[in-house]
Amino acid sequence: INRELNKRIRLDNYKTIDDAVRLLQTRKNIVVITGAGISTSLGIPDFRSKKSGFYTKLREMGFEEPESVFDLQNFDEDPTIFYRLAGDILPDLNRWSPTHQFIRMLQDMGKLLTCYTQNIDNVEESVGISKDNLIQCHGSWATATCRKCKYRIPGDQLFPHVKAKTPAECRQCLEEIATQKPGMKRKRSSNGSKKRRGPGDDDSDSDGAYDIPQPGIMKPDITFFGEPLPDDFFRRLKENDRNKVDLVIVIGTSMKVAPVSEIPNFLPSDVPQMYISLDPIHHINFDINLLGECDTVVAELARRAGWDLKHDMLPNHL
Ligand code: CNA
Repeated sequence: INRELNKRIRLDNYKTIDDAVRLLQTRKNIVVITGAGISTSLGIPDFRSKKSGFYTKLREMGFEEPESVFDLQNFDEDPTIFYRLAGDILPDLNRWSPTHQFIRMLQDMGKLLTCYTQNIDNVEESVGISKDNLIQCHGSWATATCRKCKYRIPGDQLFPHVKAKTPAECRQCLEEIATQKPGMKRKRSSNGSKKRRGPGDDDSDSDGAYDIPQPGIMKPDITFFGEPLPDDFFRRLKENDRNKVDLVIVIGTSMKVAPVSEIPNFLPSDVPQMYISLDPIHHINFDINLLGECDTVVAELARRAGWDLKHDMLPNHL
């Protein structure tokens, strides 16, 4: 993606909410880009909202760089930090917001080309967005993998450990260790404390002494800083969506994290783009900005379009 192309020229034909409604009614290949804001009404905090965001809480707890909690190297050095804090962003399975319902509605109408979600809560699966229409750009809690042996388990098996704030050790590593011969020597670091082993460490000391082997730690398959995005992200964007897209809707994201933040500029400049979020952003030019609670905005768009968006969190009059 070309990082130089950081501002697209706005299209003059589209400005108002009724223009947005007309676009929704007429376009057939819609790319939806979502972020944490579409799940805040479910009680999952976003990262960067000033009052309620997870990063504000982390700063109050003394983390000067809240991103460090999601840094792969830090996780390998001390996974307790992540496990102590991640309970706040655990998804509640089987619930979704009116905005998720709206995206599902686009899919049911055959209008959803791709939903690129940065969310890790996997709510898209609960609401029924098909895997064919979904790119989970930053992975999700749906599965978890051992950092040492790559053994994979369903992500919800981690939830009790996250709630208990204790790192989950890998079952497969533990079983393997249980079958190994006893009598191995414990390795100590220079200050005498027991050293936590990193992924890929082998178990022998330079002097040939052996450590008690340690199990790997399970990490949810969410993309940490320092990890690559899934291959299908780039493939889908370049080989499919770029040629087909006729409308872009960006919902509930501050668009601060690359490369997702670069998608709008990568798509053809004659394709209209709209932004639905609580806070305005200034580093990307959208044709239409609809600022407010996204559940309310999409409900109003649906009402004006004559679509029946039903959800128990929506007031009856909408
Ligand atoms: P962000 O940077 O925290 O931005 C969220 C945006 O949503 C902000 O601009 C808010 O103004 C806006 N917003 C919040 N609530 C609402 C609402 N009710 N209606 C409309 N807009 C709202 O989060 P991004 O998603 O932009 O950043 C990407 C990160 C966040 C990804 O790596 C995610 O993994 C990560 N994240 C995901 C979740 C989740 O899966 N639910 C939760 C927290 C963080």
